[in-house]
Amino acid sequence: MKNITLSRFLIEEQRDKNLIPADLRLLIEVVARACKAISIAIGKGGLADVLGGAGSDNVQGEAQKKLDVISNEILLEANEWGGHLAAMASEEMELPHPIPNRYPKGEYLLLFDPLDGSSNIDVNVSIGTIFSVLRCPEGAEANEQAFLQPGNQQLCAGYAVYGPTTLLVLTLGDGVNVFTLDREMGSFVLTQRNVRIPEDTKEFAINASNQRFWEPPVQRYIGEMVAGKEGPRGQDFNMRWVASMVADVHRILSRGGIFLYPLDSKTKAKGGKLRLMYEANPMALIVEQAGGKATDGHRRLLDIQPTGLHQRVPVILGSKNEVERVTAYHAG
Ligand code: P6P
Repeated sequence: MKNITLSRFLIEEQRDKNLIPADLRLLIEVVARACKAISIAIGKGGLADVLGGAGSDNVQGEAQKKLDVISNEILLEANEWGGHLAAMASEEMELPHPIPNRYPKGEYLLLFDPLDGSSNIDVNVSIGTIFSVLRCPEGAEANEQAFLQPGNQQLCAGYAVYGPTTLLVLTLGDGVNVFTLDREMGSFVLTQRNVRIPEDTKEFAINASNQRFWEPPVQRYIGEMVAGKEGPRGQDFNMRWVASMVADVHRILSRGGIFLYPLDSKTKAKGGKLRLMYEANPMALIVEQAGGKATDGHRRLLDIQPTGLHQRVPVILGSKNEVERVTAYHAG
């Protein structure tokens, strides 16, 4: 594959498929540049004062890490002057972030989890940034209501995973492409085109410590996999759980698998663990665009009409045939 940078890819996609108006291309390039800056900040680790707690809580009431706050600031500052956004929303902020009046406003709404998997920061395990792009409804004020659109309205979704390499994974509704950060050039280079998730898998991802809280369909589904060859599935399965959704989803995108953060008696009151708008929806679009499926156990995640910016949902996504199986168990 020739050295196709993210910029060249976006320009050629626009020329060939007319998918990426200039302001959307600017948005994607600005977010990619912010992810580079986040990657550099993370890479400093103990060499700089970026590890440990920030001494504050986020809107979810979770203790913030310094890098949560730094990553959020990087994304806000990178995006507020460009004239491409009507507003931004983040896991780290209760309300949408308006574009300061000194800057022009645009038609897009940007949502992000600036640093997903924060519990892994201080132990040097992969973490990531997740983002989603919606269009601000014509003539609407860019308030929380403007963001409450189902995931099937996303124009673009992506994530950066900060691992042994820094990757940017992007979909514009026309397949999924992977870019690797070339640290010498300082640019993202296309390394995987039109990624496809295998429809079957032998690998599942779930936090097994919650087993006693799971509902019967999940008990049955995971129980059958753990039973292996001697069980009803007639084959052995493997388990992986990174506790960074970005890392688990990227593994699934790379070699198949099923990721479950299901509703359980522990999270039922909150509606689930993961957030719909800036975790489940962008990941669901990416997974579907790669040939996978994504439900909450009953419904397609992308069809859920949001009721709140920080709404939580159960998430089951990955290899098509396995998601269909566990969703069928919920129906049964
Ligand atoms: P648990 C990280 O905090 C996160 O939001 C996702 O990235 C990850 O999949 C999940 O929570 C991990 O949750 O309960 O295993 O710590």
